[in-house]
Amino acid sequence: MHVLNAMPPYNLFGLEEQDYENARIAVLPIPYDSTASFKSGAREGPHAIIAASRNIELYSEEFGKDISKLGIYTLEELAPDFGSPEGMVNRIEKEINILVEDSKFPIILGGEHTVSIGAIRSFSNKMGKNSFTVLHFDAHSDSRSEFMGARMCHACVTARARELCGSVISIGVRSIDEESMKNYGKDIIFMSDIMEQGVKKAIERAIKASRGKVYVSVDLDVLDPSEMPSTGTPEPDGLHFRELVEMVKEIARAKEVIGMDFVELMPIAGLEAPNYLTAKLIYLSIGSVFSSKIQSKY
Ligand SMILES: [Mn+2]
Repeated sequence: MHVLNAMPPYNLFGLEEQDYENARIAVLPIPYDSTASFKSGAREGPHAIIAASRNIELYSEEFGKDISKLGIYTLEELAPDFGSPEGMVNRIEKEINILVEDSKFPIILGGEHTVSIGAIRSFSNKMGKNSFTVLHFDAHSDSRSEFMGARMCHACVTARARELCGSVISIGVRSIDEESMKNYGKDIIFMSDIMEQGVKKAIERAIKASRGKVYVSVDLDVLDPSEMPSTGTPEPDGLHFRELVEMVKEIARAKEVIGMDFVELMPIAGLEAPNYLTAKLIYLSIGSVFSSKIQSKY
């Protein structure tokens, strides 16, 4: 029995129709934050994004259409593996393998940044490590080989990504250790570069440096804490919402995007705007990718 006047269903964007077979996009919520070093709470991210997203207007005046008509299917939340972060990454990889086999465009809702490694490894095994680039939006370079005894952790994401993918470009970084700077500084579009050159030039540089298709990973702390206070490690001097949207648009215009993740949202009780911002960012990112002529039909 259904009530006659129900609230939107509990899925990303509150869509009435959930049809996996015909959906182009599969959304995998991963409430996981076991390796958080400063503050935990990113496990609450997927729920906060979904809850806020149910209030979004599905028609986008920016794209002139209802983007949800592409078919967006929200999967159940992936249970955490408390055995080890390696176990969790393996678990995510297996799920993404299935989605890609089923010709779905995967979108991960994090959760801490470690979850990206599972998706990147899945694409690496399927496509080969030199056929795609990871474009990584983040305030932090996340390129330590090991952090607090762990190789699979949020501070090592780009280090692991570099092993799985020949090309990793980070964008919006404003926090980096000296060794990572020496080794990887050339693969980073720093926030200072963006402020100096402007958004358009900076993203052109990132696109030019990318090889093949692209996987886009967005750590929400790339945004300015004035707009995005809900992260475990907020760094001042970040991107504004509109700048990030424009960058994703440019990427989608120039490159075939194979998957995306949005990670590290750590909701603050009673503060809904950052959750809503994230939901809207995801909606506009989907719009950007699937309005592009480059997007292949799987
Ligand atoms: Mn970060």
